[in-house]
Amino acid sequence: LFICIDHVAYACPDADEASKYYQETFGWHELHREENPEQGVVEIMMAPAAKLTEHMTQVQVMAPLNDESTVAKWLAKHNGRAGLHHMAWRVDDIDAVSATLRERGVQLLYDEPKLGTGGNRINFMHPKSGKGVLIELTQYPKN
Ligand code: MC0
Repeated sequence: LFICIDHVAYACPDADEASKYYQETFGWHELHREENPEQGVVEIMMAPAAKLTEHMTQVQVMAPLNDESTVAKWLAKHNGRAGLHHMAWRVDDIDAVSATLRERGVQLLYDEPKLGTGGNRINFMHPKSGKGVLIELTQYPKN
C-alpha cells in the first residue's frame, strides 16, 4: 500500500528564494509549482532530475500564502526560521490506507482526502500519531 517517500517538505518564508538556492547551489530542478489556497501555501516540487521517475523522492519547498496559513503559524512558532515541516508517503489507494490506519488508532486530520499538489488526493496524520512528525499521505491521480 505504501509506495515510497514522495517528498520531504521544507517550510520557509520565501519559496522563490529557496528554489533559486537549490538550483544554483545543488543543480536541482523545479518539476512543478502551484498555489494551493485551501492549504494556504505556494509550493515548488524540486528534484535532482528534471523529470519525475518512479519512486523518486522530491523536496517540496513551500511558503505561506497568508497569515492564516498553517505554515505561517508553524514559522511563527519557530521564530520565522525555515526548516523541515513534514514528510509525505506516496500510497496507491489513500482510501484503503486511511481505513487501515484508522482501524489501528491513527488520527487523520480530514474525514475525506483533500486536493494536493498536481491533483493528488492528500490527508495528514496528526503529529501525535506520527510520533512527533507530521506525515502526509498522497495518492497520484489514476490515469
Ligand atoms: C504542529 N506540530 C507539529 C507540526 N505542526 N509537529 C511536527 N511537525 C509539524 N509540522 C505539533 C505542535 O508542536 C504541537 O505539539 C501540536 O502539533 C499542535 O500544534 P499547534 O502549533 O497548536 O498547531 P495546530 O494544532 O493549530 O495545527 C497543527 C496541525 C496543522 C498539524 C493540525 O499544521 C495542520 O492542519 N497541518 C496539515 C495541513 C498542512 O500542514 N498544510 C501545509 C502543507 P504539542 O506537543 O506542543 O501539543 S500543504 C501540502 O503539503 C500539499 C500542498 C501537498 O503536499 O500536496
